[in-house]
Amino acid sequence: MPDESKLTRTKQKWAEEARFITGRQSRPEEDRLPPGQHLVKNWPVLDIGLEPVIDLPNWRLDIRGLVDAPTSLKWEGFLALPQTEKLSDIHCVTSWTRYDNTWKGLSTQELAARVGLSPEARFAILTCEDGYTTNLALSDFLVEDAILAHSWEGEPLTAEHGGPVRLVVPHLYFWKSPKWLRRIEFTAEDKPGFWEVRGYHNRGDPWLEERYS
Ligand SMILES: Nc1nc2c(c(=O)[nH]1)N[C@H]1C(S)=C(S)[C@@H](COP(=O)(O)O)O[C@H]1N2
Ligand SMILES: [Mo]
Repeated sequence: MPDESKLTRTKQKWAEEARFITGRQSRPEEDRLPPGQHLVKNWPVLDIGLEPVIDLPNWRLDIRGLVDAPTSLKWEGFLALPQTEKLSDIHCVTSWTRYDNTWKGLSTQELAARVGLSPEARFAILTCEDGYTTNLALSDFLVEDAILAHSWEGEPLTAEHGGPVRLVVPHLYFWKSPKWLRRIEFTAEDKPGFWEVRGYHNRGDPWLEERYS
């Protein structure tokens, strides 16, 4: 792991570049539901149907590719990193939206600062324990709200929802939020994932209805 001064330098560089500033306006409350979506109170389970069994002693998260410090995190090491809480809405491409989900875990910005991203890194390629993959532009992976979550509503994330750890990227459709996360690779080239090669949009912004390619 890089030392604190590395983290400080990285964060200072972000400030100079105004990194992560989108220029987007926050939305008024009445404009909270994206086009074509309907609200649900429950939390549906959706996946390719290969729910893995992962026990915590064997859990690993590999950080690879264009980083200064390739890392394989174990459970205790992951929990020892600074923990944050995020409140966000879920928008699934199958048209349900669920408001106000509280997530706890490691923010992607914190992770990136810890491993030290190379300037050539442009994409985050995510691989899961069930073989599922998805791809994100670095600018989407590193939004303020994105979190490697281990808890939802104050309870450990259940296996069916991707526990021990899933990524949550709330400003994109939920297929961009991989469950049972196993590996993050930072790359210069994009690599479309499971749904992205099966007719789904490469980015998946619900406000632009980027559902299909
Ligand atoms: N590992 C993995 N992650 C995944 C999927 C999957 O099949 N495997 N499905 C995606 C899709 S299409 C959706 S809509 C959400 C559903 O998450 P949920 O079951 O917690 O609602 O997970 C996403 N992440
Ligand atoms: Mo989905």
